[in-house]
Amino acid sequence: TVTPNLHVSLIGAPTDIGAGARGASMGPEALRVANIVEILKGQGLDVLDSGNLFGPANPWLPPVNGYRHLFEVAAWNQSVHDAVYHELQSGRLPILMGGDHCLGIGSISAVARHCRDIGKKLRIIWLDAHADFNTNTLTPSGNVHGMPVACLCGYGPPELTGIGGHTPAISSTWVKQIGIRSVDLGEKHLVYQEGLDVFDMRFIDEVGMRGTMQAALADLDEDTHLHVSFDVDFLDAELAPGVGTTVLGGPTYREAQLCMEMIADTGLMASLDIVELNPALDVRNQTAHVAVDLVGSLFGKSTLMRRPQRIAG
Ligand code: B3U
Ligand code: MN
Ligand code: MN
Repeated sequence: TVTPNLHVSLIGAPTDIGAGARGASMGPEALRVANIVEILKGQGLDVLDSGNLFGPANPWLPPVNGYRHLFEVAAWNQSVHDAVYHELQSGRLPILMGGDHCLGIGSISAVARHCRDIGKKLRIIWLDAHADFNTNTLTPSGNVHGMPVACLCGYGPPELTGIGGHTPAISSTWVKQIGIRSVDLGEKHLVYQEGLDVFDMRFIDEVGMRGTMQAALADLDEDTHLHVSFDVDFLDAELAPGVGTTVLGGPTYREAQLCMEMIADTGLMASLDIVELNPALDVRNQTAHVAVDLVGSLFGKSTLMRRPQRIAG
């Protein structure tokens, strides 16, 4: 039987170094202001807020060689890797509060390293409007937040692909992407070539969120470390305006709740990223409140106690 880790550590990474809009650097504080600590504690978790990491400022320069701010992106990801790896080694469940999604490189490289250390199977649920599978030649923007999955799968500069001590950090077959509705043309070909499991909005429209999550969570077992990388732009733009790249037609509040609850039901989530929240674009911190509410559901907040047979099959 599975026993979820109730000891969680919040790690703030206040940077927008990989983003195309400034402001995700304020994400960690907005999540705190939306009571992330209190809400998780209220669910019986032992919550440690380890404060914020420190890293280089955003020089806001154009891309060089297809990458914006590669040096700074690598520095931030190295600190994220070190902090996440440390928490995992201490037996705690790290919650990375970004920051933009380029930080998924450091976070997931650390998770993958930990899984190699202890011989665990790793699966990654990537909740996002975007596939984040660009390379420096495919990218339309040079923004590294559009590249983290590719970097983790070995497509990227050595400064980013080697952070966890093993290249590639992960296999593309470990990644299940949910909510995808904006993929660039070249990126699309690489996603197809790599055989990523993409449960895009069309799939969700046709099968429903329940069937989608059943499929995405199908190959887990008791020895699986489940990592969830939650890009807040996963959510429909009306529900979550406080992100740098809103995309219409995302999951509704109800669909997102069900998605989170079905992940919680596995009892296997052992690390989490909350990224791309941009308070500069938000309305009265509403997106932060929605994100925190959904994170509560990821940790098992639900309306009622349910008998297992009602949620199975
Ligand atoms: N695919 C585009 C846009 C993008 C990716 N991730 C976000 N935006 N948040 C790019 O620039 O790579
Ligand atoms: Mn993303
Ligand atoms: Mn996104």
